[in-house]
Amino acid sequence: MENNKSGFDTRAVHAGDFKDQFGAVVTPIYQTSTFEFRNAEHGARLFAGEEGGFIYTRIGNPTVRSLEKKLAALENGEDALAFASGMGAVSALFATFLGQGDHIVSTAAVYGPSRGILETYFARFGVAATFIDTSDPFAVERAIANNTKLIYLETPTNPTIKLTDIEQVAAIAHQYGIPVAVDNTFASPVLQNPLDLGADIVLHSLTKFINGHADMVGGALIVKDRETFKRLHKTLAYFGANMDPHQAYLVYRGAKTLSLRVLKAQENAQTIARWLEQHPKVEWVRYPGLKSHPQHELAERQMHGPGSMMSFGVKGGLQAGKKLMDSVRLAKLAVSLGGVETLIQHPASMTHAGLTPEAREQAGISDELIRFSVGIEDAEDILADLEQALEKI
Ligand code: LCS
Repeated sequence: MENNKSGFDTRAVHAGDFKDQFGAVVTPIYQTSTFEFRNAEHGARLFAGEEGGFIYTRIGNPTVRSLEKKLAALENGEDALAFASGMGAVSALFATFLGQGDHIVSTAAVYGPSRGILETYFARFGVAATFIDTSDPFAVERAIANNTKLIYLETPTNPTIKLTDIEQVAAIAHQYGIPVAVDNTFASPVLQNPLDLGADIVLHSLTKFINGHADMVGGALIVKDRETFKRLHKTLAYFGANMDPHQAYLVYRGAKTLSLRVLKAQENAQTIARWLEQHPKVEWVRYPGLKSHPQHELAERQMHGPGSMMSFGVKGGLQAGKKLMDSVRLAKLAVSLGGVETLIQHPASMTHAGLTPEAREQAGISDELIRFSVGIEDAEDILADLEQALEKI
């Protein structure tokens, strides 16, 4: 039996499993919307929270619960909640912590829609947001106001690969009694554990590394304490961005091989980043594993490895970049990331097109920036593909 002292891979394989009546080795898909009560008293006790059990799949489901337990074990959390998408988790987080007259401080370069939802919907509900470069912890302190209710970090950022010192920001935030949530999607729990660094909540788009096979969309929040779990669970059950049991099964399966995939992709990424950096047609490369990354030292201290996400610019700017994206054959021109396949995309016209040009500039998303999500194919094949595409420029 695994326990919370077991190694990461043991937890990845076993945490969350439960014994069913047939001894199934793999958690079954409980494809049911509702659960029969033994009698009226039992139903009433479940609703009153006097007894554990399942009522209705929007509120909870055994397959989803298994996944939540596995995710909590991987992030060293107390418990976790799974959502229909990463954005479902982001929405539930903000809806739980923010109300009219409140304020949030967020990393400027967060995933486009995570910023967009604050600037459009939450602004309409009277929530103020300040977007800053959280890589400067003192900028976070300066942005804190009397009504600040949440600090939301993304590190490394999508797609600018900037880092925030989680430990330092959490220490500052806690002096003011403000909780800190961290979007850990880019690092995955293999490479970074924000709760161990003092954060209060971890967010994941499960769509990325944790599922890893580009065949589902999902999200999660992992927490340290029961009280926060209960508040978030209430939002989940009311708003209804719950995960489907079949979705949960896919992530549950994908998560078992998480570190194998993340470490192989990282090895490839190290090779590719070094190669790109010396290529005459490449203007710049942003990857935390390179000494040229301005926060290379923080990456070494805070992360267990630099991961497999990078961004770069080619000489000739956007036009040359478009030529490159149209010329790759192995790498797929597609959004999303963190899967077994290598993906390439252009944030300014794709994932971050919804932001204003000013917001993109503030976040450091220049027009020529190309995002590269390195997969687990053979490094030589990814390099050969980039080489032939760069030759076309
Ligand atoms: N957080 C980060 C850091 C993300 O990259 C994404 C999605 C989300 C949250 C939202 O998760 P979802 O609802 O999509 O599961 N990022 C995407 C991207 O860069 N390309 O396509 C989606």
